[in-house]
Order: sequence, then structure tokens, then C-alpha cells
Amino acid sequence: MAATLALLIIQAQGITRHYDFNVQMANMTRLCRTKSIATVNGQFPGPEIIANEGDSVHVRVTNNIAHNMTIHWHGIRQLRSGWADGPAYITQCPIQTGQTYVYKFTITGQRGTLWWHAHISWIRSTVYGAIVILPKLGVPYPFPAPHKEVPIIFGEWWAADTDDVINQALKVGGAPNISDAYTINGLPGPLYNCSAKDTFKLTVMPGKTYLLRLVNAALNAELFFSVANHTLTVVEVDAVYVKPFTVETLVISPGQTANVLLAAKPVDPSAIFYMSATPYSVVRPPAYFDNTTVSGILEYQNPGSPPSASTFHKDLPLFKPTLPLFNDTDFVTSFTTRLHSLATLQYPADVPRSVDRRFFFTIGLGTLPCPKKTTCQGLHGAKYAAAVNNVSLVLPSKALLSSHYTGKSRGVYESDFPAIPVSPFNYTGTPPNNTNLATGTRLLVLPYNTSVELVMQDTSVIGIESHPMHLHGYNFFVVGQGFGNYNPTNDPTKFNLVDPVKRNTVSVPAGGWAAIRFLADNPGVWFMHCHFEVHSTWGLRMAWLVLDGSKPNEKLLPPPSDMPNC
Ligand SMILES: *[C@@H]1O[C@H](CO)[C@@H](O)[C@H](O)[C@H]1NC(C)=O
Ligand SMILES: *[C@@H]1O[C@H](CO)[C@@H](O)[C@H](O)[C@H]1NC(C)=O
Ligand SMILES: *[C@@H]1O[C@H](CO)[C@@H](O)[C@H](O)[C@H]1NC(C)=O
Ligand SMILES: *[C@@H]1O[C@H](CO)[C@@H](O)[C@H](O)[C@H]1NC(C)=O
Ligand SMILES: *[C@@H]1O[C@H](CO)[C@@H](O)[C@H](O)[C@H]1NC(C)=O
Ligand SMILES: *[C@@H]1O[C@H](CO)[C@@H](O)[C@H](O)[C@H]1NC(C)=O
Ligand SMILES: *[C@@H]1O[C@H](CO)[C@@H](O)[C@H](O)[C@H]1NC(C)=O
Ligand SMILES: *[C@@H]1O[C@H](CO)[C@@H](O)[C@H](O)[C@H]1NC(C)=O
Ligand SMILES: *[C@@H]1O[C@H](CO)[C@@H](O)[C@H](O)[C@H]1NC(C)=O
Ligand SMILES: *[C@@H]1O[C@H](CO)[C@@H](O)[C@H](O)[C@H]1NC(C)=O
Ligand SMILES: *[C@@H]1O[C@H](CO)[C@@H](O)[C@H](O)[C@H]1NC(C)=O
Ligand SMILES: [Cu+2]
Repeated sequence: MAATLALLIIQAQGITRHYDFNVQMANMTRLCRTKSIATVNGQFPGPEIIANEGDSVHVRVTNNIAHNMTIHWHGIRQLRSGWADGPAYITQCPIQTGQTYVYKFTITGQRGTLWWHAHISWIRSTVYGAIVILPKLGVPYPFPAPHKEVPIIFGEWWAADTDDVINQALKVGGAPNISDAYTINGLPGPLYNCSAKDTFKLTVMPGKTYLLRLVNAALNAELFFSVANHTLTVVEVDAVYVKPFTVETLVISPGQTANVLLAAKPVDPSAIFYMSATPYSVVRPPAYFDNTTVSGILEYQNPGSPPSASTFHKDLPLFKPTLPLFNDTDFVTSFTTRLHSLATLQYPADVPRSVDRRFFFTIGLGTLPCPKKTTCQGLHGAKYAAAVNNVSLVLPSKALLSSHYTGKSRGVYESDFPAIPVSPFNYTGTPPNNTNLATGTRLLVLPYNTSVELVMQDTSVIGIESHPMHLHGYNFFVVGQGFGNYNPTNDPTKFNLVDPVKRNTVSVPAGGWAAIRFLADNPGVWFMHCHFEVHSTWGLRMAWLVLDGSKPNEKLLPPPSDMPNC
């Protein structure tokens, strides 16, 4: 009894895990071209963070590159610790060259896979890594324990410098150049020219089960993923357990994570198998996307025999998965609607039943006027932009969170973000003639503990497209989704308030809507944005300001003394 109690106390407190992140340049050769990239500790992908639920994590980030830096701990709730969240000019000023900042946070009530990435300009294209959150000591997984756990991080590789790519696009107002390859754990694999030696390989033993910790770190692509001749059992998304279900192919959006079980065949099949990822996109010409495929290799090792040294068993038969067509929206819908919270006594789905505030946001692309006497490459000679409720967010030159905390918001932000569209229109109908957006830095203020329902509606203004919307500081329940215009009378009757999936990034369907609910119980300034980096840069981003509650444990903590300034 006493021993059990002692264990419980240890578990409740957790330990502190220390990491040193040295942001530095490194030369990396891919597709036969050497490029100097920003990395953490010279590693690409960057180091993995491992912790148990309940632990604290301290990451000392030192910036040794000629570029401003911030790191975001994607999906970590950051309860009252918004200072450690990371988005540049939202919760902090950048860590400038030569500076150090220690991110300190505690992992509370989350277990599974999350990830970290740079949150400034497009530098996250090479600055990212996995966060592995194990259950508290002695607490088992709610599924059979795997033999091994393997991170599988999808990325997107440009031969050019990604800041050059986005800066050039912003200058001419058009769409940025597409990537040259997708990657698995930084490796493009055999389907690209001059890339076969850069192939991720997973060696498995017959009869064993493997937990693949999937992360989509690609900048601008939702991805289908499949392993030839094997099934995948989804057990967790965005560090929340789900009711297990088995598929041959899954879809994962930028910002999303998933844990899946892969059961190796009972006897060595004497074959090798591709695991492949390729994009899902409904964008049609003249807009375009990187339509290539990354593959890694799954091979078998018999107990006792060493893993093969060569990259390829050229003598064994090779099987490739069949992936859906690039625009297979029906597949995506049937996959996402299979996601459900576990909703058990141990892992309940605490869906807000009553709603204090309802919001309706349009999300999508539009245009901004081209600078005088120039022609831009966006629609009708304007420049492409994007917005939430017609407001294309302009990042301030001060951090929003400290401006709020010190009461110096004047000239930094307004508190009048529109709760609903100012001028309603047929969101998914014939595009309006006026595609212009407004610009601004406007926050939406919520009293502590407000129960929120938010409907996000894609628009057809420039063309329908899905948008992986990510909310910082919270997990939300996806209570409904559909196509066309959201119907406030009929659609809520179909909401799932029993076991909806709980996550931090939802892909709002192309030409459709998604409804989410969350309880605003974490004070701070919380960024919400499309996790397609191009859309976010164009302004498809906004921020919530959640006020302190009255009790001491309902208030934002004071800022750490080493916060960077700007
Ligand atoms: C990368 O390669 C260039 C050219 O060879 C070299 O000058 C530079 O020092 C290398 N950088 C690093 C970080 O190794
Ligand atoms: C983008 O692509 C165009 C056309 O291929 C090329 O001329 C330009 O240099 C590229 N931009 C960057 C930044 O790589
Ligand atoms: C590989 O190179 C060949 C010849 O240069 C070219 O035709 C082909 O399109 C390239 N394939 C890829 C995947 O880049
Ligand atoms: C893999 O699947 C293909 C097509 O479904 C089948 O023809 C083949 O026999 C399978 N191979 C193995 C080793 O399971
Ligand atoms: C993408 O590639 C696939 C396979 O090569 C092809 O069927 C499809 O038409 C391509 N899609 C686009 C939009 O280029
Ligand atoms: C998907 O693309 C294919 C090939 O371009 C086209 O034939 C088909 O109509 C598209 N499907 C949908 C649902 O748009
Ligand atoms: C909106 O546009 C769609 C497609 O053109 C059309 O089917 C629908 O009837 C329109 N809805 C309204 C309310 O006008
Ligand atoms: C939009 O433009 C078209 C063509 O210029 C015109 O016929 C139509 O009346 C305009 N619609 C509105 C609502 O102004
Ligand atoms: C968006 O804002 C622009 C600029 O103020 C305005 O011209 C346009 O009518 C607005 N559109 C909508 C749908 O509110
Ligand atoms: C917050 O709201 C929830 C649900 O409405 C309620 O159960 C809880 O007691 C509230 N907590 C506080 C501290 O007000
Ligand atoms: C880095 O950030 C500081 C503070 O916002 C800013 O003044 C400076 O111009 C930035 N430097 C670069 C190289 O972008
Ligand atoms: Cu988007």
C-alpha cells in the first residue's frame, strides 16, 4: 500500500528532462546536390525528445545561424506556459543569432507522438523532430505492447533555399515553387533520380508488431501513406488514443501525427516491400503541386541472422503499395470519419455539451492589391493572399503575448476579430467578383473557461482546397464535418458529442466545413493557422486571447527571465 502510494507520488510529479539544441548549419546532400541547411545539432531530422507523461522538459536552444529562430512544441498544451509555445511574434520574439532561450514546459494529460519544429519563416523545412511521450511509468498502452517503436517523419525537400522560395513568391505575388521531393526521415528514396542510396529502411522480425510514430512535417502537402502487403492499425492521433481501426492506406495532414501498429508477417516472406507516401490535393492547373512519391523499404530479418548490409536485396521480389489517386477526396473522407476517441472510463471524451460562444470563420484564399505600377502573378494581376473571416493576419514587430501581459497592446493589436463573416456570401458557390481581403492584427478575446464551438468554412473565392487548421495551446473535438456550405439548422443535429476525435490539427475538407469544440481553460495568446506553410504565410492565421481566470492556478505564469526581446 505504502509502496503503491510512493509510486503514485513519483508518477504524479514526473522528472525534468534536459535537452540542448544547438541551431547550426550543416551540409546535406540529396538528389546529388549539396545544400547548406539549418539543423539542430547537425542532425536532419533533428533529435528526438523522449519523456513520460507528467515530465517537465527543458530545452536550451542556442541560435548559431545567421537567421532568427524560434521552436514550437507542436501539440504540447503548454498549460499556463504560453511563453514556451514558440510561434515568432505571437508568443515570443525571435532568438537572434548568438542568443539562447530555454523552453520550459510540463507534459500534462498527453501521451503518444507529437513533434517540434521551427516556427519562423519557412525554416521548419529542415528544422524538425519527433516528440515521443510515453505513458506514465507502469501504465500500459491500451493496445498490445509493440516489439519496437519507430518514428516515421514525412518531410518536403527543396533543392533551393526555402526562404528564397517563399521570398521570391511574395515579391511577385504568385505561388511559390513546388518542392523537389518528399522524404521519410529526411530521405527521398529510390523513386527520385540519384537518390537510391538515401532510402529509409526498416528491418523487422517475422511475427513481431511495430509501432510506427508518424509525423507529417511536410510544408504544403497532405499525404497518403501505405506499406505494401501490410495493414496499419491506427491507435492514436495527435497524442490522444483513438478506437483502433485497420487500414491499408491512411492520410495524414501537415501538423498531424499518428501512431499505427504494423504487424510483420508470421514467417519471412522472402520479399521486400515499399512504404510510400504521395500527396492528396484537389488543386487543379494552373495551380500545381509536387506530384512525386517518397518510398522507404520494409525488409525482414530472421532472428539470429544479422540485418543485411546492402540498401537493397536486389535478388528478392519487390512489392509496391497501391496508393489512391491524388484527388481521391472520397478516400480521405472515409478515413477521417473512422477516427473516434477511445471514450472509456480511463480515457473519457470530455466533449463540451453546452456552448457559451459560437463562431463561424471562413478560411481560404483571396487577393491583395499589387504594389502600384507593377503586375503580380496572382489572380487578375493581384497578389495571392489568404485569410480567416476576410482578415489576412499581419505579424506585428512585437510579440502579442508580452504586449498583452504588460498591457501595452496599443499599436500592436486590436481586440476585435470578427466572430462571424461581416459580409456573408455563398462560400462554396460561384466565386465573387471581389476577391480582395483585408489585413490586420486583430485578436479574439475569450474569458477564461469559455466553452467554444467553432465552424471553419472553406471558400471557393480562388478555388476550393482543404486546409489543415492547427490550434496552439489546445486539443479540440472535431464534432462534425461536411461539404458545401455549413447549415446551422440541420448540421448540428448530426454532431458527434459522444466519441469525436480529439486533436490539434483538423483538415477542413475542400469545399466544405469542420466544426470543433473546446473549453478555453488555458490562458494566453494562442495562434491558429493553416499548417500549409504557404497559406499561413499568405495570412490564413489568427490568434485567440484567452484571459486569466480568478483563481491563482487559472492565470498565465510570469514570463521567464531569458525571454528574447524585440
Ligand atoms: C559546407 O560546405 C562548404 C563548401 O564546401 C564549406 O565551406 C562549409 O564550411 C561547409 N559547412 C559546414 C557547416 O560544414
Ligand atoms: C523557381 O522556379 C523558377 C522556374 O523554374 C526558377 O527560375 C527560379 O529560380 C526558382 N526560384 C527559386 C528561389 O529557386
Ligand atoms: C530523372 O532524370 C531523367 C533524365 O534526366 C528525367 O527524364 C526524369 O524526369 C527524372 N525523374 C525524376 C523523378 O526526376
Ligand atoms: C503482395 O500483394 C500482391 C498483390 O496484392 C500479391 O500478388 C503478392 O503475392 C503479395 N506478396 C507477398 C509476399 O505477400
Ligand atoms: C500525378 O501523378 C500521377 C501518377 O503519375 C498521375 O496519374 C496524375 O495525373 C498526376 N497528377 C497531376 C495533377 O499532375
Ligand atoms: C481526379 O483526377 C482525375 C485525373 O485528372 C480526373 O479524371 C478525375 O475526374 C478527378 N476526380 C475528381 C473527384 O475530381
Ligand atoms: C451556392 O452555390 C452553389 C453552387 O453554385 C449552389 O448550388 C447553391 O444553391 C448556392 N447556394 C445559395 C444559398 O445560393
Ligand atoms: C461580376 O462580373 C461579371 C462579369 O464582369 C458581371 O456580369 C456580374 O454582374 C458581376 N457580379 C456582381 C455581383 O457584381
Ligand atoms: C474583404 O475585405 C476587402 C477589403 O476591405 C473588401 O473589399 C471585401 O469586400 C471584403 N470581403 C468580404 C467577403 O467581406
Ligand atoms: C469550466 O467549465 C466547465 C464546463 O462548463 C465546468 O465543468 C468547470 O467547472 C468550469 N471550471 C471553472 C474553473 O470554472
Ligand atoms: C531578427 O529579429 C529581430 C527582432 O524582431 C529583428 O529586428 C531583426 O531584423 C531580425 N533579423 C533578421 C535577420 O531577420
Ligand atoms: Cu490552407
